[in-house]
Amino acid sequence: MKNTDSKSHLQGKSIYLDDIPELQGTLHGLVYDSPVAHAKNVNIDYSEAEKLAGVIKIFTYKDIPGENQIGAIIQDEPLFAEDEVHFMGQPIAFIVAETERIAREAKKLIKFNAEELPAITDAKVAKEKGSFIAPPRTFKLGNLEDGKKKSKYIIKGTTESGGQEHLYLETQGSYAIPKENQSLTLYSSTQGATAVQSITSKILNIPMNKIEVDVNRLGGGFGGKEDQATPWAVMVSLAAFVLQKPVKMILARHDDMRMTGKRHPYTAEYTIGLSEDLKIQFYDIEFTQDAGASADLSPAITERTLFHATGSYFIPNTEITVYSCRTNTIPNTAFRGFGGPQAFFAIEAALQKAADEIGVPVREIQFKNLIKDNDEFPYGQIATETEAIHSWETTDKLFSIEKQYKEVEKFNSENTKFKKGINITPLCFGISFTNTMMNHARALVHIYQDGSVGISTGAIEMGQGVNTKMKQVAAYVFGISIDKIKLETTNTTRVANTSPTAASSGADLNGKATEIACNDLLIRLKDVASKELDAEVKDIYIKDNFVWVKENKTDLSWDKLVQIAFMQRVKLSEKGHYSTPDIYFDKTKEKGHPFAYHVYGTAVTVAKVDTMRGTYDIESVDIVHDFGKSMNLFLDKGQIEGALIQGIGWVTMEEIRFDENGRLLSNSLSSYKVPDINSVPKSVKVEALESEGHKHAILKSKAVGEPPFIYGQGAYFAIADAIKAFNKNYKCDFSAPMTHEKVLMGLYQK
Ligand code: MTE
Ligand code: LUZ
Ligand code: MOS
Repeated sequence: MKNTDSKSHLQGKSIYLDDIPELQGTLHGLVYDSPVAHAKNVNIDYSEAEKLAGVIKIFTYKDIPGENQIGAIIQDEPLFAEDEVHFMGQPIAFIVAETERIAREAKKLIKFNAEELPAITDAKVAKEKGSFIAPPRTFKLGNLEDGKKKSKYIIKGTTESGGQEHLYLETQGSYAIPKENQSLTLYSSTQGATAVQSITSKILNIPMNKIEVDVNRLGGGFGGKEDQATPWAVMVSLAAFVLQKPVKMILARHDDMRMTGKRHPYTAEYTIGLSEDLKIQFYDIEFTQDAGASADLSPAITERTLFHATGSYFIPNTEITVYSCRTNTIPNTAFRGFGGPQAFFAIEAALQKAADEIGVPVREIQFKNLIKDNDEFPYGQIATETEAIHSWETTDKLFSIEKQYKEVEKFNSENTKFKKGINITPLCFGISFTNTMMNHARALVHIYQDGSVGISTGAIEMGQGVNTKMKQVAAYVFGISIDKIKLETTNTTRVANTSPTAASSGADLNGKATEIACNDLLIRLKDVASKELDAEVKDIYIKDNFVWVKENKTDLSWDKLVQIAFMQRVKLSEKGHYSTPDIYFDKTKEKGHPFAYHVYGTAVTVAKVDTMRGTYDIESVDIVHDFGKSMNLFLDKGQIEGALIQGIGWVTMEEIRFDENGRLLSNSLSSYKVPDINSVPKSVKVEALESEGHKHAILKSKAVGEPPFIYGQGAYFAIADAIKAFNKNYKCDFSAPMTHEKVLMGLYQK
């Protein structure tokens, strides 16, 4: 089944934030942001700008009725800078004018004065200076000394992975409309409607019930709108609240790139030990994360790095530490995988380096150490229902791993202008917010008296198809067709206290809540049907829009049944609440059972490098993925393909660069390269692993949003493998992205 939005998307009829018709008198906002990366005694002259015709008001921190604070985890981020600025692009003021053009003219008239301070743009420097977001955290399992004793091979190394721009097609934006009695309706392109509501309430100093946040859909979020949709929504709210006029702002692409956080760059230093039989005995790794100028979601992202540090493997003795460093760059934020990809890159780099030094194929080490049932993760959870070995073996069966290696070898023995490389990337990704308290959701289901159904949940549709999945859940429980069901906007007055749609858990959490509500309604309707048909409740079910008794279809349609229930004054609306069972985590011990379940898979990537130019193509990616019992293989395969390409982009061509003054150099699409149709692998094959699914997954259909991002990193290792086939002296530095320039240097490294 297709995404139920696909037709209106194709016709351009789907409504995004900027498509909402503007009310008469709507004003437009523009952010005035810091032109320097670090300064104190900030003193700004707005007088010329304020005089410009059409400028209504310029808001600064002085105009905030509540608290000038938007930090969600750590209270270290003002909405508007006061007398210090900590990164270039930091919001200082909000210009409200009759048109955006006037606001842009006004912006040019603002005069910035301040005492500039040196900027830290490198996390390693921040670490040396002790500039941290929070104290480091360490996960431990077993005992490193034991591991060292059992190791025949001990390998030390470093790795590095870069930032990544979200580049959602729809830039950030928001539209606020004042309502009676000091209340507001707020349209926001956010993954977290409640986050927007609660921070707005804090800034305006009004209770949350005065703020209605409504989200129809996003043109992509990818984590970039989990937390960082909030400031723009708060700014338009502030202006709308004070001026009592509708106020709107949509960030221009350039402004969005300059002012919003990206994936966290990481470096890592590790020591890994293996015994003679290539079993990993210990892994000691220290990550340095570049958090940017304030915490944002960095502490949570730190956590997911810790959880995924051992990748898809069992390592009996581990010590994993993450330092989250404060620099003078844009605060980095959630991005698909949320600190997980950086951890997976490091462990795969470590295994590759170990294999190179020991002189064995890396796949031998990988396969021998895959996690299996009853193994313990470094965070104390015992692995169950593992599919790592199963998915590897299925990949071999369906895609002939050894044959592919032989073909690459044969190609390389016959060619010098081009060389091929190959890599296997195993996946094991934990599903649940690592912060246990966030794992709950609600749904509101109305059955209207004509039999049509309206559903509201806390989930936000951002292209991943969660609305389609919610409809499927209701259609499945009720036994009615999809076209009877409508998904309403995500609205904080219908479904309150939502967790952001993130951590790949949107469909599970909101789907389970929907399922619960629908089941309650179904019980009532079956009761009505049993009386109407004079049959026992246990023999009644609904299928294809009709009531059935045992195997017999009756004349009683769903629509008729609903009408009868309504006449009998039966309650036709229900709210469902779901909170993931069995999960907990004790931060004092750094042990627990944080994940409802894990998602597994295996990808085989083949790359071809042009040995004269340093350019490359990804020839093929063959994936066996653990969807569980996919409720929508069409959507789920779309998620795999999208995540794969996004992952390939991250490790190959996407390169975030700041200069030494903290200025973002890769600030537009002419200097920041992203994968396009030409960078898509020539062949992408995705097969579903035969697996049971998991009882905590919605209809046993496992979460799919983030995990497949990991497959993309296979491109890095496949390209490195190809370089090695050309240049025996090549020593990979395991620093991503693998740009064409780097490939060329590698090909001719002495
Ligand atoms: N797919 C599309 N098309 N657009 C997006 O913004 N975000 C990803 C993933 N897939 C995203 C996407 C991220 S980061 C997450 S966490 C999940 O979708 C969120 O949705 P889910 O929980 O419903 O899977
Ligand atoms: N957000 C969050 C996330 O707050 N906690 C998480 O564990 C998480 N994981 C992935 C993406 N976003
Ligand atoms: Mo996704 S990074 O959890 O929004």
